[in-house]
Amino acid sequence: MSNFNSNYNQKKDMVNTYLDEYLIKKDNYQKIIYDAIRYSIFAGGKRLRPVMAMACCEMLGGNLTDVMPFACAIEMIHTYSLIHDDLPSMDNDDYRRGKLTNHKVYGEGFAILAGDALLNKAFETTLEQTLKNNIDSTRALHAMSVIANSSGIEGMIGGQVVDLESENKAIDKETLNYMHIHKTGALIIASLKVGAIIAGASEEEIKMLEVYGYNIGLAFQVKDDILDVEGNKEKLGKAVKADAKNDKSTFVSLMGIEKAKKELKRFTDKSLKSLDYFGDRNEFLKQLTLYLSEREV
Ligand code: GRG
Repeated sequence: MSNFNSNYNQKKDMVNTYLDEYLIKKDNYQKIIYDAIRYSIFAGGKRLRPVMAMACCEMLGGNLTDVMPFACAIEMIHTYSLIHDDLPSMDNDDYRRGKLTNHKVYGEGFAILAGDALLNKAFETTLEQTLKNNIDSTRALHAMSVIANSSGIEGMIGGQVVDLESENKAIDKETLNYMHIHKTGALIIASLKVGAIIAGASEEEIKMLEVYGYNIGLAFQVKDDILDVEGNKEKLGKAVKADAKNDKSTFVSLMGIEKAKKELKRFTDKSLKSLDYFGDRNEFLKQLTLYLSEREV
């Protein structure tokens, strides 16, 4: 296994261990909701966002254990967004992370509550762990504020609003970019920033990570659109050609597959270039950038 793969897998294992601790089941009236949130959280997933937060924290000299509540909070919010996105009133999908979607197993009502519960748990976890572990409170508040904003109306939810409004109609490139920078990019940028904030990074370092995040967020989405057309259903663990079925505008529908591939390379190159600022500390993020452009999952 390459150094990069084993480093990534170590981080991923650490995320799973902490998520297991933060989302511990209680044997009370709430059993079904604990089961529902744990079902989707542990259904799989690359853990990309928490791994990014950990990598930035490490790169900038921070303490990994301090960043874990924030990294896991972002994964909780990401998973809530997937549960809600799969609902019949949104994308109406049956499979996610290789398993039946949450509402297919627990019903729509509990799937809505499971998403809501994960969003709440994200902030319960960051608050509780900051108090319990004496994490620097200014840094913690800053990180929580970034997480709240990036998942809110001017962030991820804002992207989903434009997505819903754009169904069954042609949209231009500017609207498509807006949608993805918010729906997909905001949480990715937040992951990078949160890692840096907890490490006590300078404003300039955080700014440079924002530039990287903007480009890697768009590269990630272009790749997602390409995989929806060319990907393998079994490997992806979800339906393919779902964008066309839902009559969604994507980078591929707007510019064709060949141009979309060029666009992926352009955003990947820009991401790599922005990492030069961090000198030889950037190795993991550079490898991650290349992995994301080549991924099949
Ligand atoms: C806020 C109601 C509400 C909905 C949220 C952001 C969003 C709307 C839904 C997310 C669904 C989606 C397909 C977003 C695009 C980003 C994306 C490609 C998500 C998949 O992320 P991966 O590939 O998934 O990191 P894993 O399973 O690996 O974690």
